[in-house]
Amino acid sequence: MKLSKKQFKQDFEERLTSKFATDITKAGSQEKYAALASVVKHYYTKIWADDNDYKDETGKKQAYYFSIEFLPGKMLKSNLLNLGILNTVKEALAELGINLDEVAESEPDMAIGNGGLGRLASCFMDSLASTGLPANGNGIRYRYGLFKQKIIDGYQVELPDSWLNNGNPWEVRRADKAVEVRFGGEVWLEDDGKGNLLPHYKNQERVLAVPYDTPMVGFENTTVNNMCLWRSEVPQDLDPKFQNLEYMRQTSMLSAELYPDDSNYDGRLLRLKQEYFFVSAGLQRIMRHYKSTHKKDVRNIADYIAVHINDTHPALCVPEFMRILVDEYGVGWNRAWDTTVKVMSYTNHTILSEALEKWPEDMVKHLLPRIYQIIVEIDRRRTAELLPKIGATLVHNTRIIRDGQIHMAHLSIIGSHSTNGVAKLHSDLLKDVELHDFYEIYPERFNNKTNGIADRRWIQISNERLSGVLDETIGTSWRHDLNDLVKLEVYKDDESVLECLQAAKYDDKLRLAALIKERNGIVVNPEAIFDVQVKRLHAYKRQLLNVLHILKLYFELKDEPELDVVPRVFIFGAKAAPGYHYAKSIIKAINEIANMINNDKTIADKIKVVFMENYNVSLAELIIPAANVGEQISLASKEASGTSNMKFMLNGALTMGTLDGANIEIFEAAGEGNNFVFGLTKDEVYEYYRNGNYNARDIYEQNPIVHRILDSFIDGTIPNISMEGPEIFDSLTTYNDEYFVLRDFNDYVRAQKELETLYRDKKAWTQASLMNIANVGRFSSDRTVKEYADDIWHIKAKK
Ligand code: 26M
Repeated sequence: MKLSKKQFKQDFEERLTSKFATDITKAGSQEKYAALASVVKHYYTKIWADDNDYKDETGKKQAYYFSIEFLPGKMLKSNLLNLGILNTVKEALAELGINLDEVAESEPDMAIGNGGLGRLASCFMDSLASTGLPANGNGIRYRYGLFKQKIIDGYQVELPDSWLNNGNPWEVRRADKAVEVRFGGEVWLEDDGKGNLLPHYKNQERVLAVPYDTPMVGFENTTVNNMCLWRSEVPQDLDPKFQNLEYMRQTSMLSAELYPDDSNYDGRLLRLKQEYFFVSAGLQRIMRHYKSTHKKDVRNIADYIAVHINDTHPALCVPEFMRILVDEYGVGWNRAWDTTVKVMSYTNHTILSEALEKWPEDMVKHLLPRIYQIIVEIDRRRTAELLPKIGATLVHNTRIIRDGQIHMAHLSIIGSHSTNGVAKLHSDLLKDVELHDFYEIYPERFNNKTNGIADRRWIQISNERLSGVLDETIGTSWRHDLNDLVKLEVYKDDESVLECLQAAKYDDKLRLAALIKERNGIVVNPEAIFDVQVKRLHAYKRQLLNVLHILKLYFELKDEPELDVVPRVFIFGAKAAPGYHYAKSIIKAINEIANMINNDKTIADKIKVVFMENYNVSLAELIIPAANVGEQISLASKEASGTSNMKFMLNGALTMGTLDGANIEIFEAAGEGNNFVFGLTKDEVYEYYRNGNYNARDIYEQNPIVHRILDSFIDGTIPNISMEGPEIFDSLTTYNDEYFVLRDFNDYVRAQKELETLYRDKKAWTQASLMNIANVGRFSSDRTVKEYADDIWHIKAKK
């Protein structure tokens, strides 16, 4: 949009007065933020309304991305950038004596997601709007987002994230579009006299679902999509017998809290209720909108909508859509099923067995009696149809209901036309191993969609310094098409460009060093290697491997203080699920090791270890630009894709990584020698599983370095971990090191030495960094969502 500084200043000052009866000289930062957000919202409302009309009038097919999590972070700068007014507003504010960055800090992070899965959903929201694709989000408006992490005495302490306390300027409550979602009670079928069996209900629990819409503004275009988040409320006309406090409490609980679990299935009733709540509400709204705009036969709905199931949490989309078509619209079962499969598609985000959702049959039957009947019928018909064709074993292995449990991944695959993994390796594992039986039956349904990131947020907004260097070197076209970064390659030997890249990185490191000083009280050397591992804390991600390497360097320096090493700052950021005891022990150990090393005078600034508390999207935006190295060291086959790996690459960090997830594609894209690869391959890992011959204790007994490092967990060398030390020690020895940390240790050390050697050669290092930046184009989520649009959803971008 077009906007002059003069116009903006006028709008902003007026808004401060009308909202808060104050002016620039007296307003607090919260007031400035609220007024600014309100002005920005006003700027896009017209585009939003116009695009809604355009969508309704043209009636083109739209996609709906159902996700139990979104992780957008702050929205102010992203909206300013996408409207094309970021610089105008920044300059105008500066002329008023206001620093935009300071104002932006007042916005709370919108953190209604845990990690990779939720962040991916938000990257997709940005990219869908920015590529002009008509596609909307559907989720839950949790009153409390992911907990805030405090570190107290080295331990993680969780505080509630009350992100809505000051209101949310971006959302619009749409009370007129509320729908009702029903749970429990009894259901029976009666003939309607025309030969149709129709369900009748009694004693159902009724919940009102109220949608809150947040516009997703496209980058310098006219598309504004919608992220619809549902809030649960008590219906206005509730039967007095239900009007008691317990009922009210139960109802509001539905959208009260995000489950703080990442990659761990936990079969609690409230979680199942949340899943059905946002699925049913979302599908009902879609149907209403379809009826009001298309007035077409519901039998053709597959030509107008696509519904995406992001991991299995929204898998109830399949039976709920069947219920709506069959019970509410009188569509025959076969036609309804055909339509459902055409409309639905599913993404798998993990192969970890502890994360695969399976709900007890009884629980589903009691909470969702009609949905249960429909699932039983889907399973029964499919079994009858396939038995003669493919035989009992294959049918049994792929049943939706098995051993008293409902398998949500099976339901998702069977009830949709597309199942995709999130990186090449992951998609291959689905086909060849984890979902092989399904692949035999439905080979045409399986495909890969390698993840991507919303590059505008992860460089244009978060790394202005590097963005400026890129503009000066290759022009600004990369801001519209990330593939254009490849123009950088011809400057690989250009000393002045390499120096500019170095200077930018140095400035970003200074900025982070100041933050570390402020928050952790630790002084770090900006010349040191900034070696970063930021992600959820999980055993499979192997933060522990990083820790063992740090201890190795530490003991070497203790033995030989004059050793010539390149100084390093090891930076961690990680939240552990509150109930994940082992992960919390690792956090405690990292903090105690940090204290031990940082306070050891003989080490000086050769090694520093920094654990930054409360890792979230905003902190990522400060840490990643300053990284020299990104640690992506999961055991091969366990990390479905990873997405921080792409953010590091975009910001010119080199990857220290295993052959896992999207790392493989990153190594391939950046070219030989520009990253550091180590560790077992997925085939070697599976070979160990087949033979059952991994013996971690042998490594401990036979490798004196490993021996000494592990002993330091139990012999008092590392202080204050008398509980955690033995727990970690035992996990690696007695319990045979589930994620092969010790097996990969030597090769990790080898790769770390190569890294150190390359870092000493400043030019060679910067050239490798440049090659990473130049080849990051394919990891833009603009590319990813275009593939979803073309291959899965069959939707077209606005021209
Ligand atoms: C389940 C029920 C209710 C609430 C939350 C959950 C739940 C949330 C997240 C369960 C699992 C969750 O995480 C899976 C996940 O985050 N997977 C990651 O997905 C990323 C995006 O594809 C990948 O990059 C990561 O490798 C993968 O671990």
